[in-house]
Amino acid sequence: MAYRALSEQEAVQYVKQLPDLFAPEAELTSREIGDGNLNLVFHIREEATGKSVVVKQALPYARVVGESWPLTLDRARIESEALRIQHKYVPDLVPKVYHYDEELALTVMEDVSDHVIMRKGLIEGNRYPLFAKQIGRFLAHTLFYTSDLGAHPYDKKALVGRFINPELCKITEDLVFTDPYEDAPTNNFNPLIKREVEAIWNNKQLKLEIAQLKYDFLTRAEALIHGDLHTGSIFVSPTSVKVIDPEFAYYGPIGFDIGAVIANLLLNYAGQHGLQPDAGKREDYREYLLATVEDVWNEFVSQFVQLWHKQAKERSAHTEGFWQGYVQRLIRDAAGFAGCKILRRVIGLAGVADLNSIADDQTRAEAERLALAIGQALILERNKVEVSTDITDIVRTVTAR
Ligand code: SR1
Ligand code: MG
Repeated sequence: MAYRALSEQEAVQYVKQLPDLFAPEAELTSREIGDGNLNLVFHIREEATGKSVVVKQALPYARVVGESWPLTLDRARIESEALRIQHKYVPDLVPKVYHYDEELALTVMEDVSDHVIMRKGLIEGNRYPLFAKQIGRFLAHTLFYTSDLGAHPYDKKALVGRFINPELCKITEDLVFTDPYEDAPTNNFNPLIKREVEAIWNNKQLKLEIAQLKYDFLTRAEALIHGDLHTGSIFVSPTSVKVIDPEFAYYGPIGFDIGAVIANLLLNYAGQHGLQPDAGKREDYREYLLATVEDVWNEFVSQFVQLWHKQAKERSAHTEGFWQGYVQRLIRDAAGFAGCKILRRVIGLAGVADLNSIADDQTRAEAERLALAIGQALILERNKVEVSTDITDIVRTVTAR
């Protein structure tokens, strides 16, 4: 079938003709529930049995902007292949792919909407005590097994080829590493923080550090990274985590995924200024977020190093002292990338509800200033970071200023 964007009813017809999902006579409801920046997402459910699936279809343009921003449909292939690979390593943490259609650029997958989007859960002030352990395992396993440490050299190079993702990488190159640091037309920030944003545009040391981080993003083909691991790409329940949306996947620096998780916890931390009016409860929730930042890194590193010792195929990886230096670089990369990802969400296109849902402009500006200060400090001080508490100490110091 030649490409066309499906309607809700066409999505029903489509899944009905697939084998092994629904009977031809099944009565199905269909709702388009996409609230992301790029795609159509249909939730299809059979009331009689409660069985449901999700159909995700790429549009030939970026939904957030419209048809004036054309975007490759190949991202649907990237996403479905990345989901399958991640599912192989952490089956409980990634939705199962039932079907991929290249022509229609769509993927039919397991419905995980019994979970909530983590960003929404955090905005509501909920806590997810098992999150750090599970996302730590997602990061450690998906990144280790696709890296030169855990993959056969031929397999790794073949994967690099399958995951050349130039158009989506270019979005990140522009929106995370370039536009927010100059007066670019894509920027979209609260006019009340113009002075702070201009100070960033004029900060030569900061821009040099960001140039170095961008160069790492451009060149360091370390592992198959998710590429957009913010809290809108993570579904949570009190006991379970599901990572979705890896359409930005490519071979890139491991610290970029870890930094994305940390950045989005800290964006919520900054947003608490307007989200939680009770000062006591705000401090308490912020402490929970900082403990989660520490736990995410600690879980990741303990599981990653364990895999390294037990499973690393690359013989040089077992050279004395090598893993310690590698891990030190990773936490510094993660801190730096987290900083860029915080700054882009405040200054650039595609902000986050943790800040944007603060109705009062003045209060939102105060939260945004805190986010900008945290982001800059993480970038500028990343080379002093050794352990996860160094990251949270930076956040505490900036908050106390
Ligand atoms: C035009 S796409 C804007 C943003 O949405 C995605 O989630 C990525 O973060 C991208 O940068
Ligand atoms: Mg997405």
